[in-house]
Amino acid sequence: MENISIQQFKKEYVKKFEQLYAYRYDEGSSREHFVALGELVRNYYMNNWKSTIDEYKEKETKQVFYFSMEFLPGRMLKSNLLNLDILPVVEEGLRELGLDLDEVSMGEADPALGNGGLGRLASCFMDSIASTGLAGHGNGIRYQYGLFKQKFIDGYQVELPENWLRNGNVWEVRKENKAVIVRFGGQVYMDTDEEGNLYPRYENTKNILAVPYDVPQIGYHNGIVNNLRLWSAEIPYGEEYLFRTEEERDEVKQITEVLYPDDSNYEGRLLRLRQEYFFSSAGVQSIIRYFKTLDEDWSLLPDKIAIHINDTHPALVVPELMRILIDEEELTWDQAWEITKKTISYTNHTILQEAMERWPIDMLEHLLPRIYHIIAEINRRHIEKKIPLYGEELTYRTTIIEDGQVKMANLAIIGSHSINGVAKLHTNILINETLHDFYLMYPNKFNNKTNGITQRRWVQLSNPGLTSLLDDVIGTDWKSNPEELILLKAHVDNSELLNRLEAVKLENKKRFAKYVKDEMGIEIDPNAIFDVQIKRLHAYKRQLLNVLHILDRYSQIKENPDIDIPKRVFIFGAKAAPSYHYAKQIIKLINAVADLVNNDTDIKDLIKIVFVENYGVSLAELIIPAADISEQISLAGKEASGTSNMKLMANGALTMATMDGATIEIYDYVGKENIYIFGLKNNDVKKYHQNQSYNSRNIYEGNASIKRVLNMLVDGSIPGIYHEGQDIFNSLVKFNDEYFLLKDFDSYIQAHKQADKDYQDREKWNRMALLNVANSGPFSSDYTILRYADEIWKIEPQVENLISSYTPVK
Ligand code: 6GP
Repeated sequence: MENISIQQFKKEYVKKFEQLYAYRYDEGSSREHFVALGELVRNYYMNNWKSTIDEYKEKETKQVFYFSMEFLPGRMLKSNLLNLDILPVVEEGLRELGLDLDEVSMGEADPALGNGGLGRLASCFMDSIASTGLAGHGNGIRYQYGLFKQKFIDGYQVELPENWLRNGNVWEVRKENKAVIVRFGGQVYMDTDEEGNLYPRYENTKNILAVPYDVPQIGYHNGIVNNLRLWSAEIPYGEEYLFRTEEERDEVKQITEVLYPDDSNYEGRLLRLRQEYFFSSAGVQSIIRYFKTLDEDWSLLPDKIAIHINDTHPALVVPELMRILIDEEELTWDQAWEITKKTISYTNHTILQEAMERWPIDMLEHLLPRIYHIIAEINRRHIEKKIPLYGEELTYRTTIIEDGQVKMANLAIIGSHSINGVAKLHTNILINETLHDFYLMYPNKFNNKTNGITQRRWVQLSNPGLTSLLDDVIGTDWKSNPEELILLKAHVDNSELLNRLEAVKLENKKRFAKYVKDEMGIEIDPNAIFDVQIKRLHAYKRQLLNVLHILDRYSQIKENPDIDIPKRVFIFGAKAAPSYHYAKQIIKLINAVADLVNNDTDIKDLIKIVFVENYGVSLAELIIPAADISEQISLAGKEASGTSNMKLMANGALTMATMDGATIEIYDYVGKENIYIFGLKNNDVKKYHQNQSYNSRNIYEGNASIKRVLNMLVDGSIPGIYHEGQDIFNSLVKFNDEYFLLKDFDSYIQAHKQADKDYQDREKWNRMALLNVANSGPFSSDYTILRYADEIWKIEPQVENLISSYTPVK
């Protein structure tokens, strides 16, 4: 956009405010100021939004559509201002008007339209696609209620509805004229038309109107505005009479009412299947409608369009695209199949078996009869074609339909041209273990794309102190080319700079400490080590191992009150799926231990525990810049990638980790001196499984510290956890400790002792922190996205030289 002066901005702002509310701007609440500012900012990008979309169409630029059941964009105000290059003007203008941008920004709801890593990745990707000048858009669901709001009552997690749309959403544009019909249920019969062609005749279907709400995805300083299209379910116009009962009307509303609160966990409800088909079908239909305006030959569809599916939740795009090409556009099966495979690509985000989607045949057949026919036919042809090549045994291990169920991962692999994992280790596990049978059939489909994060949100916006330090020391080019962060390495012995880095961290810690004091009434010392574990609560992520460390430390201090260790604040942020009983027990345990330790005067503040309520994107922005230690302690082989590991590293936290997910690549970049690695490796875990030789009870019996800590769970030392303590104890001792916590305990404690020691040597610590920042550039999602674009989607940046050179994480 053209430059806007502070004066002009102030004038426009006041006018906008008073037009909206009909009273003086200085009487407004932060919520109203946010709305007024949002409305004004719209004016600044609307033209670019239109011209971006027009230009793609005019030039017939190939476009990618990123289908995801989840997006976690976070508050968009500051990010939009940053990318539009008007952040300083707006900040100063508001200040002169007596307003504070941070406060105004708090007036925006944080849309929690996702659970965790998968959803946040989708939003980092949206930002990177626009910012690297790529023609790409998101396709998802406009949930009326986002992920539940978490409250702790008596230490237990309670879930409250998250009505994020209560005050509307200034960024979205409802586009009724772009609505499509999505068909559910009924019966389908194959009839023959006058020319003898087969066509499906539907009876008694329920037709739902899918209305898109478009949200702008603004590129960084490049004039590009892409689209995030979120679909909402409604009763079709004029068809209200077909939805006569309350129940029938509710059924429509429900489709886009709530986000399923499961992370890496398969939820097999009929409603979930409806949601999946709803946004997959609506998205594909709108893409096809666009493609038809280009007036091109169908065989060119894959040259103009790429469809990417974020895990298998949108895998029904495969049969849906087939359906449209065959039933509506009258292509032959073989033509349609070639086009479908060439158009679609798929990312796998987890190897946890419980996350593998499978739908009962009955359910699919009932809800989507024609789609089920098509899946069955894809499966039949797959078997017919592969048996002669690979034999029966291997072929039958790869079928889409098995034991009365439809396996969505198999459908996604067979119906696409690319499947990727999200970190090197994860992709290797897919290739060699989880999806090995498919790898034998389609070796060329498999590839790795290590995840990334956008430094725009995770450094520039959330850590202004670090940002200005970086600008002063290495110049500003790192902002469009994060690899330049490596230039910082040359300054590793500059003690003045190291002190400044420490001062920035201290400021961020004070900012977080203030939040903790104000919101939770807990006093924490900003000079303590801030030890952070923020992620969904899941047994494999092993928050419990963190707790065992705390209990061990607690016991040591009780035993030896004069112990010389630095103060620690253990910070947790984690939601548990509402139906995940064990995860909720661990939440209760953490809160109970916090109560015990925080109020024990013997501990003299050597340990404080802060479990923030309702962790999400906005809290992450506050916590990450304040972190000294980043806990990435999943059992090796279980965490596909992790992305908080990258954000924390980029903000100068040191990683305490097992060799898992993308943390291995972090290790490769920073080097072993600048990271704390402990615990079993993936191969060690595999061996234990193969030999069935793990025996946690033996460890418990033979290790005095472990015994002492575990006994605390059951001997009343921690008040209020009678049942939880017993169940957790049993999981570790009686049920053989599925995630090998006891095996990794000693090396974890050792690594923490080393960290205590290093932290006391301030210069050493700061140097390590600096090297972490310096090596975080390759984990920019800009590079990740350019690799998707180049190797999978075959699309090129439209804006030249935005990022001139890059060395992606391989
Ligand atoms: C997550 C993975 O657990 C995490 O390791 C990864 O960083 C993230 O995806 C982004 O790739 N998976 C999910 O959240 C999930 O629901 C189906 O997978």
